Amino acid sequence: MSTLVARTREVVGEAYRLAQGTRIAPMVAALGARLDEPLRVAIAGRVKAGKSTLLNALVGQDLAATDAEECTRIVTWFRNGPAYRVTLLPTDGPPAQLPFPEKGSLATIDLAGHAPDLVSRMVVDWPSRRLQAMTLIDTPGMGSISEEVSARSLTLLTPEGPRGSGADAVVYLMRHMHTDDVDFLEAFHDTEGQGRPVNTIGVLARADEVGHARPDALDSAARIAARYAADPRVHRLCHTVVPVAGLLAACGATLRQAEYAVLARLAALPLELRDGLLLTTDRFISADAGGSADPATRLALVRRLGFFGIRASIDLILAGEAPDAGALATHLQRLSGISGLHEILTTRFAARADILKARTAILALEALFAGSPPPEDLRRRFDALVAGAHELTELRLIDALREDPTLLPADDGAAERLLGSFGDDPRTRLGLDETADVVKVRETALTTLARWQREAEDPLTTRAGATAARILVRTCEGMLV
Ligand SMILES: Nc1nc2c(ncn2[C@@H]2O[C@H](COP(=O)(O)OP(=O)(O)OP(=O)(O)O)[C@@H](O)[C@H]2O)c(=O)[nH]1
Ligand SMILES: [Mg+2]
Repeated sequence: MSTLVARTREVVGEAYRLAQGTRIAPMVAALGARLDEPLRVAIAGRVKAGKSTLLNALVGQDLAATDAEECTRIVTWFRNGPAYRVTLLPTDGPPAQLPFPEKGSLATIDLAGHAPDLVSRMVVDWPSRRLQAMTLIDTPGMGSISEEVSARSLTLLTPEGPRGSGADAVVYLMRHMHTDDVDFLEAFHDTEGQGRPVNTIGVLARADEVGHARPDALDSAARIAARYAADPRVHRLCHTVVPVAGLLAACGATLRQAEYAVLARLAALPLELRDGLLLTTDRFISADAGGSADPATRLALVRRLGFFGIRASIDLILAGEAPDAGALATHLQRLSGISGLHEILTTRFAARADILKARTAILALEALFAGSPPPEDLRRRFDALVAGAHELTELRLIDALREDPTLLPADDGAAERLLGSFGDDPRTRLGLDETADVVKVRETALTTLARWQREAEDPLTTRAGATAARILVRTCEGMLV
């Protein structure tokens, strides 16, 4: 356990003792409990951005309801648990256990008379290795459904959200051509009086649909994602945007033998018939398929795989690269880009879980005591905790650099890397290859240290710049120790 978490736990414990008998006591207790739980990662974005599909792809199970009306309006937590269980927390009244839906998919859940708008959240316990490192939170789409639902998503995305129910980190889904994604990013960036989530990864979602699902769709998506990441408005909030076709990944994780058999029959059709089918989605569903699959089956396949996925699967089968369902599933996963997202989630979120959780707890504690200042003694301990934690100083500097890219004028992104934004280990921080030996690491840490030391002492450096440079020097010193 990191010492930061231990120190944070002590301060939260002290706050709890002082809050005894007051209205905020249960909330402080919840903050303490949170430090022992997995990191909370919210999946956010506009309506129909593909959030629930991506969540299923990440877990490798069809859990979250996609396209369903009711459930998509409820904030739903998916967490690792010893038993299968669904708990509904109404905005008013005690929690209710719901019967576990068939095969675990919430698409078929019965809300037992609860109106979605009066549900604060739903919690799904599901024993899963994938959920051990992080609890995933599916959020209703922002925009269009209703102000109320949007607002619920928005508050969840800030760490000190109501009653400490906020997320520690966010995966934000954007779609190509939806310029207002940037407005949303700015909206939750600017939410007055609320901390903002520095820990955001951008996803260019539904990447297979880019450029009319042509065979090079995912390459185009990668270029667009890079362009998004470079947009200063996106960059303020998330440094990285990765293209992912959630549908391909979700289908790859759950592909059934019967589905593979249909694809194989379609691949085996005479060339003319097959090419005629694969022109457009409409033709695929309604044109003559030589008895290989009826229109309803084809429609179901489009829903599962998308048009790009069907074309790609048939090409793979024809090329002999997908002789069975297992091989095709592997190819679909690879094509989807999901492994890139998994890796980023691991290095940026899971590896820094303790720091991110401590940050959430501290922000939430600050917010809780905002109304009535805490006793002097607690305030002092709290301030000492915040000031003494270099990890938190680093997070704040990442924030400041995003806010004001001119803070360190000579910086070319190396500062944020050094602060651990791309991963916590020294090699990543120093921009070195993972094979670099200890001597190289030490050497680079020393030159980096010298660089920021010069910057800190340069009379032309602004005062804020010098403070930032000194933080970077400390980071280097920490590594050298
Ligand atoms: N082609 C393609 N379609 C996708 C992808 N991801 C989702 N979809 C489709 O987009 C529609 C919406 O997907 P959802 O996962 O329900 O999107 P959501 O963001 O959760 O939607 P709301 O919760 O209603 O805001 C569904 O029809 C999905 O099948 C993808 O990667 N590729
Ligand atoms: Mg959804």
